[in-house]
Amino acid sequence: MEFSTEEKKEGKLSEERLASLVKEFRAKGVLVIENHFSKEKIEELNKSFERDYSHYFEDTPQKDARRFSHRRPCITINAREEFNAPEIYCDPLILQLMGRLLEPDFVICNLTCVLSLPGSRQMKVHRDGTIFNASPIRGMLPAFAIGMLIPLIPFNKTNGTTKFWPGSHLGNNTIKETVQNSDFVETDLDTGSCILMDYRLCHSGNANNSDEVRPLLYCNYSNAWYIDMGNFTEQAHFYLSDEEFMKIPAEHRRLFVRRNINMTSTFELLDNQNDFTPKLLP
Ligand SMILES: O=C(O)CCC(=O)C(=O)O
Ligand SMILES: [Fe+2]
Repeated sequence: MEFSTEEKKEGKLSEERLASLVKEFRAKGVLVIENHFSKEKIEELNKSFERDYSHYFEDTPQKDARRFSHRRPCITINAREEFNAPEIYCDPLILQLMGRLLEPDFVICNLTCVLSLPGSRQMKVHRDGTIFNASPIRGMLPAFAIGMLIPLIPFNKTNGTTKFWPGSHLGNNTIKETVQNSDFVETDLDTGSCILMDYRLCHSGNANNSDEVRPLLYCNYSNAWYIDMGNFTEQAHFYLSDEEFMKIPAEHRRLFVRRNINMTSTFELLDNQNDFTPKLLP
């Protein structure tokens, strides 16, 4: 879908439009929003990423960048300079949607960039997080966390699209069962577009068969009570210095209260970090 020029200009959705998007998101667990962010800003982010994070572009183990999968480091973003980008993280239309899909005191729970290095294989199909795994009501609950996935370069069949199964966030289907289902989506995505994804949605990054790194900026919003522990045993949720924090418009600062939470040293003291990794819905 696309927001209209008027909606973008106004920075506000009508009650009717909001209700219809909320309904769609709740049913599918995903919304692809095309042509939304400024292409120039995304290009600027990509350049700044290449400038500041290129030491992660080699496939060597990095203490602070978890390998989610083959040749795919997940890098914590330090929201400084170009990456201190309220025009992206605090986009009025996205925030309006989040305010309706999540609880009113939702926050940014983590801010990362997932890199697929050239030659990375298809990622395992997974859910980014689940709650109440032992309860049959788990698949009936509203979203508790929603990822905003922003490609920093155009994603296509060669460098890998993001593959997802609409509706797979609900019910009690296992990942194994979902993968058998041919009802998936894997469309090319241009810069300026983003995917909003319920944390429980089954998805995967396709293989990167190009010779370029493929960076995906991940801004996750969640209810205030949710902390993603499992994905952050080796790195902080995001960094934001006091100085950079004060550059964010006052009305949005509350979104960034989770800045600089780093549990790494505690996890290092544990004999087995995996003991703390919540068991995700299979
Ligand atoms: O690279 C992608 O398209 C998806 C990445 C992803 O799902 C993840 O890092 O959790
Ligand atoms: Fe994921």
